[in-house]
Amino acid sequence: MAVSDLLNRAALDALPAATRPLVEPGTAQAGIVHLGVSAFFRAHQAVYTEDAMAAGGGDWGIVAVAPRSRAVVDALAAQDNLYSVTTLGPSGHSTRVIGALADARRLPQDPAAVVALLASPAIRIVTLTVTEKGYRLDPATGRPLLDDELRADLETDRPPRTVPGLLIRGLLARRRADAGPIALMSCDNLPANGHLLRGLVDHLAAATGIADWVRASVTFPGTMVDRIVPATTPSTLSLAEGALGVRDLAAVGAEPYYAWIIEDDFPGGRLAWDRAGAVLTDDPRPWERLKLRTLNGVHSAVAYLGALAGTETIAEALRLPGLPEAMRRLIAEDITPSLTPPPGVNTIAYGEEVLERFANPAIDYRTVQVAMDGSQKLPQRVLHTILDRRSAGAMPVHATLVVAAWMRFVQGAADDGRAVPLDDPLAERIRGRLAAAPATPSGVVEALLGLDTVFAPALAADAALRGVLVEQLTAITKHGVAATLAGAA
Ligand code: CS2
Repeated sequence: MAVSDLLNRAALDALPAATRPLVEPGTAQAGIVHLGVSAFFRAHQAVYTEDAMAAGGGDWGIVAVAPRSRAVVDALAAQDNLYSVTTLGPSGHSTRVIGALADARRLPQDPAAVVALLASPAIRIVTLTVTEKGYRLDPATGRPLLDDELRADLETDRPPRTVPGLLIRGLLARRRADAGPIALMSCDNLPANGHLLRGLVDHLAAATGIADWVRASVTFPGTMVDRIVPATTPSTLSLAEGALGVRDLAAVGAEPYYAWIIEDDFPGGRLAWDRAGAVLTDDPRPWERLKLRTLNGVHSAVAYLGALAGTETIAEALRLPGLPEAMRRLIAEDITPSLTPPPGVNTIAYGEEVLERFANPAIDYRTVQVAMDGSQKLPQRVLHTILDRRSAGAMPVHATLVVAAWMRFVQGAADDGRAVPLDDPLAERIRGRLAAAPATPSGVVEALLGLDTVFAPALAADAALRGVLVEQLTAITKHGVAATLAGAA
């Protein structure tokens, strides 16, 4: 049999020089455990970590742990934990192999080993990209949803299956091992993510008797992460193979832009992420809010409107007549007055840059990918903007149009009648409420506003808001998104 045609250590010497890792794979010891081996993590944090180790050294290799998915861990195992990132510019692309992963594991396969890692003195930072739903929080209140799975993780000896359960088991073991302080850093698109993870862990730590130790030994740096990284497609794989001359089954493609703002609070030390371009700060929250409401809020807006109008990708949706104008009004009239941007940043200019990034034709970001998990994403992306504007006495009609589009989307059909997928942890509840309500715009609005983990009481009880939603849902249902936007332009 031929020597493997896969990317692995034996293949490195034959790779084009510009594509080789900046750190010698396997030389750095592990210092970080990362939960969630997403495409985003591989194209964002792992790249920063590789660049920082290349600039400043240190034993900060990453052990990447997948809470569930098998495919990417299997691919990495077959490739000595190597994979490539292809940067997709509007007029060209380039590929580099990343050597920052010390190991990759699946939680279900070896939970005890993952808990032992969290209790190891060598590990001083745990980072997470487990998506909004991985935290099992009630998005409206920020409190943990103590379902049977999480309860069993906390109250029995069975191997942990949930992310919060794993963290608590790991912290219990770390305290027993006296392994020193540790930072847990959420890198998910959640509002004040450090604060939120702290609240979750504090709550569960109190229930397990380690609250005092957690207070003294664990920090929760907040962070804003940013890079548009669509799901890998066959075209990503073939671009990587073309650049490397070997196959890479864990390849990812990403836009050229990337940014990372990190709260500098690492009691066990940290690597020189700043030397890789990350910004270390006392307070990342103004950045988080700007990014969540503007980038992610507009992403979701384009996703729901675009998917209903029958467009496959975000870039394609931005070519719908009237859509970019509607997004500019959303940014200028609703989002901008809802927040104070970081010093020196102008929200409208930031929004323009975001629209330009979304329009990158080399990025195949599916509208339905951004549209998934809407019940978990809408609160911080769109509803908080609406809440703030309603408290200021304004009616943010561009933001409410996004909610109306989501209300149409979750009914399962695009404007031309084709099915759109409802991929959401609340799918069953949403379908149940819709089935029990009259199939009219006001019936649908009424039914969905009753989802109390999505809509805060102040929104659900807002009669003027309800009236606008019914009007907008009626227009989209009757005329379709394309005509609604073209009419408004
Ligand atoms: C997107 C984000 O899929 C989504 O919900 O809005 O993943 C977005 O691409 C990133 O947050 C960009 O930094």
